[in-house]
Amino acid sequence: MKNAEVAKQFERAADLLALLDENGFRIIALRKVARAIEESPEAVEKLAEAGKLDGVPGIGKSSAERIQEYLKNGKIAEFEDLASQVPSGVLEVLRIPSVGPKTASLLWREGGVTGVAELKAKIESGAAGKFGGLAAIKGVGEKKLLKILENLTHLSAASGRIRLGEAWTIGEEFMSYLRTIKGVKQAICCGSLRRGKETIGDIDIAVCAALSDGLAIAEATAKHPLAASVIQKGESKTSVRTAEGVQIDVRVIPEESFGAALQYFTGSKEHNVKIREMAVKKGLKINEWGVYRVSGGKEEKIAGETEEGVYAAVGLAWIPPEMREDRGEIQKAAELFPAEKTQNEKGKTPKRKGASAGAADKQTVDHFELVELKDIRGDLHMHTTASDGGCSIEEMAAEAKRRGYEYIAITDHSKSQFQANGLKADRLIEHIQAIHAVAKEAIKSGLLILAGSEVDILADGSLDYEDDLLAKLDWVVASPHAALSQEAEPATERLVRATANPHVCVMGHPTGRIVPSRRGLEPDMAKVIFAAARNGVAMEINANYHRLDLRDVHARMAVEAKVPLCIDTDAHGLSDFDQMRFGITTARRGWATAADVLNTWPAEKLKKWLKERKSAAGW
Ligand code: DGT
Ligand code: CA
Ligand code: CA
Ligand code: ZN
Repeated sequence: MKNAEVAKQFERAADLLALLDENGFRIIALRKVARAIEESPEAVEKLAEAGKLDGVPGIGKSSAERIQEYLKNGKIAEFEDLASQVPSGVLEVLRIPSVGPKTASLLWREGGVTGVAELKAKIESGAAGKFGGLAAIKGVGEKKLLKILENLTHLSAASGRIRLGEAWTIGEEFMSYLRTIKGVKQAICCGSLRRGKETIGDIDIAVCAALSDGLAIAEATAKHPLAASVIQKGESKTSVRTAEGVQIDVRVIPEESFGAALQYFTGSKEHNVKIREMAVKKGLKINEWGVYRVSGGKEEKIAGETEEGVYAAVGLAWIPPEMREDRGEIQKAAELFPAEKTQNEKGKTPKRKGASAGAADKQTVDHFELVELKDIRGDLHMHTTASDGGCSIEEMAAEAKRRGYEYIAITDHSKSQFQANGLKADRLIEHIQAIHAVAKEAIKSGLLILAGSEVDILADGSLDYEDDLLAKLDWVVASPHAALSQEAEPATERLVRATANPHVCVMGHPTGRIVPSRRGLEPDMAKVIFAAARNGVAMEINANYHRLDLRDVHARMAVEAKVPLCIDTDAHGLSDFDQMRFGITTARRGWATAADVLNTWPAEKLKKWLKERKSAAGW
């Protein structure tokens, strides 16, 4: 399906128009089309063939014609014409975090900057050279230039890495493909993907099979449609690269070593180094083939078939992959390990949990009991056509019901988000009534729908609606959207102040970052979380893999401060409900158990929490 490719054409056209100072409406319309195409569960080719393109919400007749043109010619004449008016390097400048169309346009038209390398050189020439003349441009200035330089460095550190959600799709595809090949007993993604990191360098897949099947597996891997080029091909390791440049390493490991290989290739490297040191202290040797007892020049294999066995051999409980970052998990696993033995001696069987995102061995005893996708009972941040979502209240509710959810909150944008069609007071009041009308029906089939809002936290920490209006809502998510390059100190004050509003239930995507390109706010998160704790406000993990905000380490701070986490998808369409899993991996990286996550609670407990908050705030 060519949806992503076509969507990119429209995104690029919107960028070009912005650089050419065209009017805002056309730009918004083009971005809306891009989004609609990207989110459509149906392939654009199919929709085009059936003549159904302009039936997709957000796509009008002229956009439909342009899509047809692209599918036929591989380009859109009008967009190519726009492109011919802007040097291609200027679009790359626009990719730099903190550089919006306005700045890129100024740098280009007044500073003559037509590429990233040129921009970097000019800024690096420093204040003495007035930054190659750029500092004098009105609306640019020295401070902004230095911020750009910092972001350029940040960008190159992330370059070559892809987002978790993108790697996940590729990984899932390869795992299920490899599992169909003769002789393959198991195929599991390891590395940073299994650990659920927010960006992924390359994809490491461990395949459990006899080495005698290795060559056939290598052939099959190289033949996969996603394998645009083959880097190396052999019976124990094959590496391929996708057209977008993502490397996939496939390793074949015999059954007796599969656990050791999973452990080794899952990493992290820092975690593995610590494990190896522990092994050495016990007179053991550990590698990707197994754990060995070394004595008198002889080696005896004592573990390797399962990961749990590998950890047990060094005296540790099995550690969930998301925790393997050398952040104290090894000590915790050592504490948990003897507890299991004691329990067993008392005749109690430790609780067995189902496999987590990537756990290979269904028999694995998970003493950490981190939150899992199946613990989730609802989603408390989503948008409808009332603001910038693609579906109605009813459609979102039906999807929630289909997924077995017990509750949702409809949270459209507030008035300052005019470009997202945010609701003014009168429209919000009508919208609340509309939500309550749907809710009245939905509750009959067991779905609780809360009438909410995602209200903007303005730059000074005040909220985008008056208190008496907020009081009419069942659920308030407060999020920063604008002024995201604010300095740390005002950003901290801003977020702290927002938690003090008694109507706020949860703080949404607290930094506003976009992975990996936009840093967003960098507040003193300890202070923000402390304020949330004091004011009984939950903190969101925005599960969309472009955001993952709170990030892992901040989620862990919230868990430690006993601030409930709320894992939300911020869905703008039905397929966005799938993003929940990325919020789960982030929560697990923050060591969260189900009890730490508010939307694993039964509806009754959630309602009780809301009620207690209200009475504590005295309204
Ligand atoms: P990435 O691909 O940059 O997102 O990160 P990883 O963690 O997937 O790293 P990668 O692909 O270089 O290697 C996969 C795993 O293999 C890594 O997490 C741990 C293991 N590994 C790689 N190199 C070493 C090493 O030199 N020593 C040890 N102990 N393990 C290694
Ligand atoms: Ca990797
Ligand atoms: Ca690798
Ligand atoms: Zn939202």
